[in-house]
Amino acid sequence: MKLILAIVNNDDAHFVNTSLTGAGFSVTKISSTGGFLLNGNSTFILGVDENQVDEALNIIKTHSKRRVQNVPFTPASMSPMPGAMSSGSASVNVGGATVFILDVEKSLRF
Ligand code: 2BA
Repeated sequence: MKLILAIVNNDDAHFVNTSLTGAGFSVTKISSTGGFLLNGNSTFILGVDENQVDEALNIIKTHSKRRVQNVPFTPASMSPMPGAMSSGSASVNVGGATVFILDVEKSLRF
């Protein structure tokens, strides 16, 4: 058995969720926050048989879009000289999905 952890943009999470459950996967969806942009995203947890990994990954990949996000600079966080006034924005590529696949030693349900 494998454990899939998939971090998905919130804009894609509904389609990932309905497609996974529609295909028969048991899914847990956790509301999470990206450490860099501090935006909300969704983390999906799926326990699957090894022969179902590719199907689950295809579904996640199909519905997870890569997008460019503009991130505003703040003078305090970005200026090389404390107190100097400068501002602007940078483009950051976010997503599709960030996926981790782990071996499961044991799976129990009581
Ligand atoms: P965030 O941490 O908010 O990161 C959003 C995007 O910002 C990232 O997109 C990446 O393009 C950029 N980024 C992240 N950390 C950076 C840094 N230290 N310097 C410069 N740019 C940086 P993605 O790579 O597609 O990641 C999307 C979200 O997936 C992340 O949101 C985070 O929640 C999660 N994630 C990505 N890689 C991860 C990892 N190795 N471990 C755990 N979570 C991860």
